[in-house]
Amino acid sequence: MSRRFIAAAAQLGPIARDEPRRDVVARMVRLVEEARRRGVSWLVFPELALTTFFPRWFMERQSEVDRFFETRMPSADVQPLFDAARGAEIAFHLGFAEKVDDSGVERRFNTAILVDRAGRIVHKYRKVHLPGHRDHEPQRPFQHLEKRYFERGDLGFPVTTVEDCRAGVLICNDRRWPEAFRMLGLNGVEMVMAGYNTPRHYPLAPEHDRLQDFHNHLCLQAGAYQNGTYVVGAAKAGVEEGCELIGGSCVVAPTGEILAVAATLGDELVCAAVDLDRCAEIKRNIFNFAQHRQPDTYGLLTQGVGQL
Ligand code: CDV
Repeated sequence: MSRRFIAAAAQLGPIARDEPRRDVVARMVRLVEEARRRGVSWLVFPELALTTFFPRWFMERQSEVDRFFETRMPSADVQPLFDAARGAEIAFHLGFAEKVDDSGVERRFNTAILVDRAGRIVHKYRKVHLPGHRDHEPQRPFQHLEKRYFERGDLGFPVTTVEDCRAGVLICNDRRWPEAFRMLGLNGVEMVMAGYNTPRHYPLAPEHDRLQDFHNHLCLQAGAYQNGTYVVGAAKAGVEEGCELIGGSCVVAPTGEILAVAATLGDELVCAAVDLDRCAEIKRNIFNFAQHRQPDTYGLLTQGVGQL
């Protein structure tokens, strides 16, 4: 793959609570087929792309929660996605709930992987910034129990050379944190993939509901510009089990400009031409780290969480 190619967000519309994996995967395969027709080389599916956004429900029984987790990747249900992408020579990003057995201890993460055009898993990231709460809060119209169902990611913020691209991943809430973007930027990232499930309604500050689309693009565009990287943001969108999720999937250039944006809240491919050499326009100029960063003055960044 050259450094010029077409990248796309593969936005997904709502997924029902009882929608079988194989039906979701069939929808994803249709997007892969469309991507092939449109000459796409990189495809980015959303956070927790294989199921409904299950942290919106409080579930007492772990067995009920575990139905939404993958213990093997690819599983038999997901294999058709790997096969379709390999057949189309498309590399892809996939978010899913990951359950692992760590020397007899069960661990659960909100995870995303990159799969290269040969169908190999070449990169894994586990979400660091888990939003929401741990306990049932029945006064909310819906729960956000990521802190209950997942543990914090333990892989840092890796950047991997995939094909000819320095690639990195952030997952949903991570994209709002400049430190997370910067960790990738410091590792020379050229394309950041960020899947998300963002409810329009934020129960703690409902006055911000009208700003959800703006804040999404604000973070993706700032992260791109300040680190001289392309960003592909991929939403799970639309009204899912009564909860409205924003769309706005997009491809952002290293200048911070949005190159393409979703027009719907359903399954949709959002494609844009990428030229990775354009990252240097920013990395060699306004954000030339070697010339202009002053890390010895940034100590506070790693000394605790900061003041309210
Ligand atoms: N899935 C997420 O991480 N959602 C958060 C919401 C809860 C604020 C987000 O940052 O979009």
